[in-house]
Amino acid sequence: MTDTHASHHGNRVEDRRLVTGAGKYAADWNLPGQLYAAFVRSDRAHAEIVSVKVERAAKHPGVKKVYTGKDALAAGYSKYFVIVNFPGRGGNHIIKPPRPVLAAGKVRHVGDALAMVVADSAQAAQDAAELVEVEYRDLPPVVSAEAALAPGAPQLHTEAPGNLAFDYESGSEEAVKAAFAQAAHVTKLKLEVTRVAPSPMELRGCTVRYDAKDGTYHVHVCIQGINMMRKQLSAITDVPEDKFIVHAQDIGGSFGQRSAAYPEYCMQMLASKELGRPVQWISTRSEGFMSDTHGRGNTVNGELAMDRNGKFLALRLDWIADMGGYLSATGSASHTRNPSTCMTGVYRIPALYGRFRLAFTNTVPVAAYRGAGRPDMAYVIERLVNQAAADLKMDPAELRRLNFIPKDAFPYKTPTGSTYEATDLHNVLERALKFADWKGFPARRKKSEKAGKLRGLGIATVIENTGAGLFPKDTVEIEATAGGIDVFTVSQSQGQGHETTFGMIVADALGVPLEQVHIRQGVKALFGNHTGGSRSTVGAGSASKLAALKLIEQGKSLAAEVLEAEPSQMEYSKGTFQVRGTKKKISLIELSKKRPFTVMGEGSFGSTFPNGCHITEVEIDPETGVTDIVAYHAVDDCGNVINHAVVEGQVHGAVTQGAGQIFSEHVVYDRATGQLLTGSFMDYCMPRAGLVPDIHMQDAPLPSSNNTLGVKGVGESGCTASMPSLTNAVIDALRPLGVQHLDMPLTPKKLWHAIQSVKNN
Ligand code: MCN
Repeated sequence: MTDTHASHHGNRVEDRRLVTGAGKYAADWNLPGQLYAAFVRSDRAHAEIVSVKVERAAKHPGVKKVYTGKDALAAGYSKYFVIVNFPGRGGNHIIKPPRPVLAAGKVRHVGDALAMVVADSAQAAQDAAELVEVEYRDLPPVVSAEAALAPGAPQLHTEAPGNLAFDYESGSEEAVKAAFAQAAHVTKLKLEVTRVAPSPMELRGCTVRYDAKDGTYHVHVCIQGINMMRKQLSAITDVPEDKFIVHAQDIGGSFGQRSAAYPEYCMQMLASKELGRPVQWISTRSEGFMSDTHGRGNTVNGELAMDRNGKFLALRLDWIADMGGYLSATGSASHTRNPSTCMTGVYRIPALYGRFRLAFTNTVPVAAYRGAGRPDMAYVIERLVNQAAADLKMDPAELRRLNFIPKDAFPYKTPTGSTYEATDLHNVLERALKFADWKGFPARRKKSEKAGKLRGLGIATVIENTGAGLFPKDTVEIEATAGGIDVFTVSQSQGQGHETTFGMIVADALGVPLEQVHIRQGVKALFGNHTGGSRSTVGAGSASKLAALKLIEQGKSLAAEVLEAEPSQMEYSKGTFQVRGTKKKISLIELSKKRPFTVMGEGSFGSTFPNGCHITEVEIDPETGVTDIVAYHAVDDCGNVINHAVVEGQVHGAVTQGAGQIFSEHVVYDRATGQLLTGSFMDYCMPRAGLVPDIHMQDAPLPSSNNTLGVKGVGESGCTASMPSLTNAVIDALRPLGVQHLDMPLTPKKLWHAIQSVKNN
């Protein structure tokens, strides 16, 4: 990108609106005459519903109606939308047991909604919800995937024997077996990638207005894109997609969590239609913990086979993932195809085999969370590689160099069927080693030792693919009118700064100031993909540029008419059309006033392969077990950079989420009762600003050839790289004491105990 918009490299155009309270979020859509919904949620993990008595609640002042699972069943709202539509092991298909949008017959996790009260105030709805009387017959719960798949475990769904939702495999079991038989050394680790609660600042919320005139549902809701929401609502309710008009402006964070059409929204549809008034529901934070989808939650047995020189021969993974009580739209892909597409990491590993088993448990459903399986995969590979380096007494950077996919092997087809585009792994690694002063580490470790601290050095070299998208192409419409240049997209910023970066893409292509371009998301239901899989810039961004180029071409014809010339005589530069060799000209702005016009840009763009190397250093106080991240160096290749400040912001945010998961965040369920023990920010420990120090970043752009802009996605890469790098640093600090492995979260208590137990041995 040229420097035409240098003034915007530091400031995002949306920030003034967002930080001055002028944003419009789900709870800001208030409609005349709206009613309010409150949900009655199960207070137990697994139980039969014997009866739901609503009489007292229904009589409460202000209450319009109380709905139960029977109403959901009667409406037929118990279907699923799941993006996994490919077969698994032996040709089996994913099992989608019915899920009435209010639980009927059985509840399967604490927080499972089983009744809805609609009243003329939020307070009345909440008060009445407390009057609904539910009689349960308790069933034994199971809250971990491993336990759920074990023989004799409590069964959640009759349709899914053994609680197995899906059994998927990738790669060649035979080839891996043969390679292991030849191996001089095998490194093994059993790793847990904890269940976490993505916690966007905005609470989830929705307001539905049914319009009886034309049978449309106006859904005002936090989303990642209009189309994904319409598709799912339609799949669950059988109402045709074109009857949904989804409204959204600002989204206060999502991280994968807000892409789903949640059960509450479908019940609001029913109520709004029946009661003839809009129905609003805004979650509380505690409700969010037990009803918004969680992320990750997998246990992986990993084995890496090597020859005597440390060359990798084969990788075998046994991956068990916790889906929760029901399938979400995206969770099953996050634990099958997503990780298997980057299973080889950045290494040439001739034989790969992964088996992925998805289990139902009595917990909140799991969905995509920033990285959607790729951070989990990178974590497994990069932990194994560092452990292998320790086993072989090799420098972890050297072991990586030895096994990288060589530059001349690109485009590289992996044994699990991906094709990696060109990547310069060696360049990224060497730059990062220098940037982080890798060689100077022993001296720094000595210094820390003198101060009584344990110092560790961590590294991760990672690659991931950006998402393929649900729709085969992305389209963007530009309207040039008296009001300016309006760019309509169906991707939806949730904090990624699209107004700035997409605005820059269009302004740059047109050669006009950024102020003249307005990005409008969540307004028009064009064909194309929602924001997810870090693919918005690759897809919608590229389509925006193509639309801008079309605007110039079409503008030339219109300008020729206005200026009474031939289109072939027209030239365009920096916002002005001019008849070649004359002084006759008209600006794009003037033309748009005289002859408002609209163009559409479209294209199909494949996956890109952002990659990077993050090197981290930690200091652990052995007296308290507290870890300080003392240095963080990141070199990332996200192709051509549109806006460096935005990219830095994305990496900072994602690194902090990765660090949060590694050091403190953890959703914990009580094994005996299935109760959610981390149901508020008092127990669920979000990272604070002090956790992550200055992140030193360098771009190492190798333009992608898969899209018009040469960009690669960046929205998730910080999670992918930070999780393994930080854990490797902590293990490196503890290895001299004899600690080889610890699972996240690496809390002070856990580290202190680990240090004490080796001391006492
Ligand atoms: N960008 C750039 N140059 C590049 C690549 C990207 O300037 N070479 C800019 C983009 O134009 C965009 C931002 O960086 O403004 C992120 O771009 P991209 O990688 O295309 O990712 P998406 O816009 O598709 O965002 C999705 C990604 C995902 S999947 C999750 S989850 C996530 C994330 O982004 N959730 C977020 N970042 C988040 N950031 C915030 N604040 N909130 C969330 O919920």
